[in-house]
Amino acid sequence: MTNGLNAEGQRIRSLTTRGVMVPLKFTLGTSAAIVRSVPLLLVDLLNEDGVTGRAYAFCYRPSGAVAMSSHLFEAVDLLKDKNTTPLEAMQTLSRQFALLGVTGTVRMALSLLDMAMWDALAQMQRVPLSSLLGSSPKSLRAYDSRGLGLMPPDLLAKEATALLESGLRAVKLRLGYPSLFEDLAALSAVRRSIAGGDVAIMVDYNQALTSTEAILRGRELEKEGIYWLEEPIAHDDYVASAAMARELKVPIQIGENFNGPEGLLRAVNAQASDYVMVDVARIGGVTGWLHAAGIAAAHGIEMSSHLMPEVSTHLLCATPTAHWLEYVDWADAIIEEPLKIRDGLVVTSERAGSGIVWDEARLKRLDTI
Ligand code: SMN
Ligand code: MG
Repeated sequence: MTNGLNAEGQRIRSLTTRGVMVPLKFTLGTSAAIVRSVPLLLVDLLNEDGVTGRAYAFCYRPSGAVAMSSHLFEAVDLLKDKNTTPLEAMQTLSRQFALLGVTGTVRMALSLLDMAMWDALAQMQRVPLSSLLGSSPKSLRAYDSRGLGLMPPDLLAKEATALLESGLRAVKLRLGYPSLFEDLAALSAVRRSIAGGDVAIMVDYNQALTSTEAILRGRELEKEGIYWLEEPIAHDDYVASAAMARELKVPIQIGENFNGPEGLLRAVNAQASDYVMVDVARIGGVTGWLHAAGIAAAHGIEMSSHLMPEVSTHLLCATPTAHWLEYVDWADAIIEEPLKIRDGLVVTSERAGSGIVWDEARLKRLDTI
């Protein structure tokens, strides 16, 4: 089948992976680590129709890229010569990797493969990915997540002003200083520097607190009118998270660590948070995202994205309870057409596929993993 309308799926011919370190314009000090450059793994998946599906993922650590690449080559070998759809591939590979554990870098590798397969499918249909998913490319509300890491209040104030030049009307502040006093000082520095505008401030603790401390700090922070309180405690302690969500008025946000749609379902069943935010590379790619979006919609829970905004824009377009896009510009250094911001909204690409095409000249200048 070579006419671009292959109803049976696709046969994978070859895989190329590249790990690169992309320097950040804004250093990101979270309560967990200081991030100055980000390890990204780039995937090119060529199929028998001659179409290359592309995807990338943030790997957290350089060794994440190495591990994911290794899983990916094995996964593609397992699929070789089979005509397969993303759903079939995910089901087959989940069985093959079950005993190793479909979590962490394995889950991320399978998610990347799925994203690349969907990108190829949309290119073959000559439509944007969001259109293939039953929606269309839209402009989305988004918050700027590029900076506002842990740093002195005067620097935070300067950075908040610089971020607003992008035109977005919301920012995310990282907290988790040794004391509540310092957390409040950081928040008020950001608040002062953006005074006058109706700018939402999301707050992210990256799991820094115990549940007692989270309730103590949450009670003070909610008086300051923050938009959401993200991952204040260990990401998978859904019982404690549910107690906190009941105790605090401010909406609790979790989800970047959900391991597949099952992880989201467990959190939703435990009423662990008010909102969910899904990482396409941990939830199971496009396929896993669609399942997660169905669960969130059935429960009427607002769903946001985590990083990788290029593909997440398309997915939010097809999410019934779509909430906020997390905007970062990390991939601007490696793709031909970076996401655009227009009238305070992020514009979903109208190119066929997810819109990711590598800028080979700029890629060559980056450090490799
Ligand atoms: C985050 C996680 C990992 C790296 C950078 C930022 C953060 C987020 O939790 O939500 O953006
Ligand atoms: Mg977070």
